[in-house]
Amino acid sequence: MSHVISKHQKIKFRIWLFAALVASLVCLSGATLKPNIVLIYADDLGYGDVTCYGAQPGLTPNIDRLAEHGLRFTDAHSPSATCTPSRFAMLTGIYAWRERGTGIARGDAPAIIKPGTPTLASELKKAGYRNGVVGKWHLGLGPEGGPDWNGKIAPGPLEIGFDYAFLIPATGDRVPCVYVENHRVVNLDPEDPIQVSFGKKVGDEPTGAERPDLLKMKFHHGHNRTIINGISRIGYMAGGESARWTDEDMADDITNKAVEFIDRNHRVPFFLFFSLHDIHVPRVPHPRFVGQSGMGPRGDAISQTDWCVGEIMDALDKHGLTEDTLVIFASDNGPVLNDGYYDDAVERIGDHRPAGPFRGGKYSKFEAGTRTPFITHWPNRIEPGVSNALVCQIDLMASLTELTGIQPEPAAGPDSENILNALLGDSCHGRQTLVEHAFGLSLRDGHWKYIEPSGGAAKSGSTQIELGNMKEPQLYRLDIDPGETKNLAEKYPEQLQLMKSQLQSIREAGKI
Ligand code: NG6
Ligand code: CA
Repeated sequence: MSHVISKHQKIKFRIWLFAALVASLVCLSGATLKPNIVLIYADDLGYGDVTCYGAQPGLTPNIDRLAEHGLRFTDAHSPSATCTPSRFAMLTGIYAWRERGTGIARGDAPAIIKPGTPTLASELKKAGYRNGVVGKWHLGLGPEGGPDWNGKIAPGPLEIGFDYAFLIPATGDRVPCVYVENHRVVNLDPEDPIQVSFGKKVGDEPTGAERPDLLKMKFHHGHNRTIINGISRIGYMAGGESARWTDEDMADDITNKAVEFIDRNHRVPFFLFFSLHDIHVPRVPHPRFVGQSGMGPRGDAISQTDWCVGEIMDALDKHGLTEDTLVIFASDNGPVLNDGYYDDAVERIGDHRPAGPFRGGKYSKFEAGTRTPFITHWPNRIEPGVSNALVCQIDLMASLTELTGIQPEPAAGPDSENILNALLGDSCHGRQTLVEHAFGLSLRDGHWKYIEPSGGAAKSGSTQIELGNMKEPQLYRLDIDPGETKNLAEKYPEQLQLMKSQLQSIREAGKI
């Protein structure tokens, strides 16, 4: 065979070279693409709560479609095992345990992310994004001392990079039970001002503790103050009658606002943080979902969650945006059954395993505290598949600034790692280490997990969740023991020592 390159081969080589050049240019420009970004953030949805992660067939067809055409992660984490710290960390790229005042927020907490703090939204704004947040906020509003519900409610999301906000101010189970749009309570009658208190009772409306006979859903623990819409809440509220939400309509209300945001902004790159109320308590889905799951209100709230996802995808389709939108589906912490109301979540669970193969749940140091569903979907860029990369929502800041070509503020997101390649499926490696946070710290290093010693109950008396507390250090190998059943601390003292000191240095790194 001759090794002399023929003229024909030379031409072929040149064509190949040209094609490679074009491809690399396309790739390079791909590095600074500005897709629309929609982050759909479920509340308290566990790893095993959706069909594509092991739940019963047919429960979540829309979420499953995202997984089928996108990338489904098996080792993705919320930054914390409860809501406020998870959201704080996701939006700021700072581990919440570094900052005081980032625990589960009261309904009248002041703004926890101070104006001037770089956030995912403020960074994306530099790349020309229009940013909207619709749904549950739970990151506080207003100045120190709390918001003026009857006046201008600021600072809030609009002061940290969002252009539009339609909010459930805290949670569905906390007063005030009203929506806030931008700086104002929606539909508030000035003649009937709102009063809110988490101390002494305000107003003369009955509480759940006083009049349990008036309740359509009884409280189990906590949640026994002012009755709104037949459900007693955490905290007292008076006034604001015309502004009060109806729990059954909440998914429709916020989904409509999210769709309207897409409709208004479909010509510019936009970032929509669509923060669902489901499946947090009180679980009161719209009547059209009642009975759909066969698991009672908790399962029906999962059906409702899935409907919300479908509506968002339809809105993107309507504008021809689906192919070029990065949709991220995630949850703010792991699952809980009884979180304060008698809603049959425990009684009707059947074979359903909300935490999948993992131990614990919401509030827990065990994996189910933070290991949650996570799907990235972007048909024009992401190859469908499954990724086992270790990823965390805290990394969205560094990764999405990289994607959109933003030069981040020097102080932006110190704990956020750029794992864009993993999120897009170009790499199967995400983080090497991750601090998991649940009323104490644990460290992941690859498949190893170290849980710091801690006092406290092994199990929560009210939620019955195993909290992962132990006075002795715990060490697990998650690849062979995903359920954290065999404590290897004594067997591998060197690994234990290594991870202890790794965690210590991560902790100290934040002190600068
Ligand atoms: C707890 C509530 C729980 C839930 C949680 C916040 C009681 C007894 N328990 O304090 O029901 O509201 O806070 O959940 O009040 S989270 O998902 O927003 O973090
Ligand atoms: Ca939550």
